[in-house]
Amino acid sequence: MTRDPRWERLRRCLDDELQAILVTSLVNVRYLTGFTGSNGAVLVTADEVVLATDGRYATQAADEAAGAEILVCRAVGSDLVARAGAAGVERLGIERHVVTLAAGDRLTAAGHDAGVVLVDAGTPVEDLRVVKDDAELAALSRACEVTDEVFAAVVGDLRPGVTEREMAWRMRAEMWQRGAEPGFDSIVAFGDNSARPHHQPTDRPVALGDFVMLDFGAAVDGYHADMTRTVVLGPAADWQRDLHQLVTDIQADARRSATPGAVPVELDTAVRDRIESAGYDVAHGLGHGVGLEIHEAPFLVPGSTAGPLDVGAAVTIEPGVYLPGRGGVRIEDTVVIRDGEPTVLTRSPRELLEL
Ligand SMILES: [Mn+2]
Repeated sequence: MTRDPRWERLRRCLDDELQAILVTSLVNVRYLTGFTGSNGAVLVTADEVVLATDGRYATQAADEAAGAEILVCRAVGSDLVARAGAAGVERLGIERHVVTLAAGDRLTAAGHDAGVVLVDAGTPVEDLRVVKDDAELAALSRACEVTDEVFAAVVGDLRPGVTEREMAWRMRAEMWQRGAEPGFDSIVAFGDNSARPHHQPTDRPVALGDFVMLDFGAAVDGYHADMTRTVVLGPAADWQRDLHQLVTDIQADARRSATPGAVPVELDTAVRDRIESAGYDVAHGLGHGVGLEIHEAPFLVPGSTAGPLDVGAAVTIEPGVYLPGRGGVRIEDTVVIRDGEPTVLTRSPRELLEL
């Protein structure tokens, strides 16, 4: 198991300047070893992979992280720095973007004691995570299936008087009942609240004529679905129908243009231009990668430096238009980049449902 493909791919970034990597992001620890506990770090050298955790997780780590050497200790980062020094590593990469100043001080002190210089490794594990393997795509697909099932289960129960919080609770229960869990706090926004892109559910009851925006996703084996649908309770007004159609058209085109080689920042710009030329403001970026985190690389946002999309990357496409005081529409799908058009994993109806 020491030749796990993920470890081998990570080792390709090792050289004289970066002889080993200390992984302290728990999500990255999970990606590399399968370990899901709340305290752990991984040392990857040219010929060993050591997972450090504390006594609470010794048994779990041995079960989950087959193939890695398990080191049970108190200070997982510092002890792995010492371990690297003992293995002859002189320059050890760290994940500077996830290390707090306090943890950095401790790692630096440990490096000083062990004769190890810490260097910024960048984000090599996040970079590896962009393209999903078959097992990851299976988990992501299942998460999206559950999300579709939950949408179908709850949308029919929407009646005047139901509150945003009740709806959010119902969605949570439906995910648990299907063996999944909520990947993030569901956004449930009724009426004018739907003009707030990241609204948090309140006790506001839904009324006839309200937009209902549901942005949620199940997580399965750690992989996150992300979907948004906007519907209307009762017959839609003309402005609601027009706004919904505009976003539907923009989203459909953006989805089709998410092909191998497409540049994330350019996809975002194209959608931004469409929204602005229709006379509206743009409130947020077009989308983001999804996987072990709900928001991960690549980011389809202004200023994104992400390279062209690769086959196997999983991203969201989620344009939205918001009219403060009235309401907003967002339509979001989780898609997987394929040759030609992407595979759309979230399949709930996108046309305007008038419930
Ligand atoms: Mn999203």
